Amino acid sequence: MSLFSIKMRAAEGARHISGAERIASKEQIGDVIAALANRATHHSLGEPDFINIKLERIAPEEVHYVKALTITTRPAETIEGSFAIMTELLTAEGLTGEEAAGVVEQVREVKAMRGAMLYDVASGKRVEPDHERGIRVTYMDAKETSTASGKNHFREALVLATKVANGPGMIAELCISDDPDYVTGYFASRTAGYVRLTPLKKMGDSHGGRVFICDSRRGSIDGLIKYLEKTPVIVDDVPDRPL
Ligand code: WAQ
Ligand code: MG
Repeated sequence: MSLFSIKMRAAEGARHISGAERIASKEQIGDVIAALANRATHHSLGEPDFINIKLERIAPEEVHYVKALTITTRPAETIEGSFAIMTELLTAEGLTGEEAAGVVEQVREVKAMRGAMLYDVASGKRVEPDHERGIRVTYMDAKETSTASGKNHFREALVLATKVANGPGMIAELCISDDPDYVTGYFASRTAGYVRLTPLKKMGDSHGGRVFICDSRRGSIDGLIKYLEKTPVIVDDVPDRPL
């Protein structure tokens, strides 16, 4: 059965408005395109004057199938409390207290990026080729692709986090949404699963970002980046809501 990657990107001039991607069967293409076009034209950031919907056929034998990470939520009283949990989860993955505090500070201070920072614990440095753009993860979807036009933050984040966690040499991911109304973020790793952290910021704050933490002794950086950017991954058992 042929599968297609479908990517939507909408902008007004140079300003990014909306973006999303799906992996769909031939039969689903029409519904998915309609949903993505609808999403592009009904965004709170405004009406786009440019919408690009791109389709690419994917070779079925290249697709990796993985099960969604287990989901937990660890609410805290305060933002600082959430970051303390994030730091503790990083030390449980083997980072020193100082290293953990350092990467948490990076995700808290990052300026708007299209992609994620990639931090290598072996060198203690950021290793993405373009520090302004970061690494952009693409070619992924839930097994049951969505034809809903609204954005489901939780579902899309769980799919991305599951793909990322399964990367060669990956240790963990930290995420804060850049959506001003979305104060829940997460820590994710293969061992801890998808751990929702809330609140990570104040309502109305449009700061957000991601850091991927890897170990180049466990897998080459080039191989990891290629996997994140190019390997199609379909994630099974993705619920609509965190329960
Ligand atoms: N690849 C790499 N980095 C990305 C990607 C991508 N495909 N998409 C976004 N980013 C980076 C970019 O720097 C954004 O500014 C930042 O992550 C946040 O992206 O369970 O909505 O799409 O309820 O705003 C978490 C859901 C939602 C928590 C996260 O992120 C829950 C979210 P956003
Ligand atoms: Mg966003």
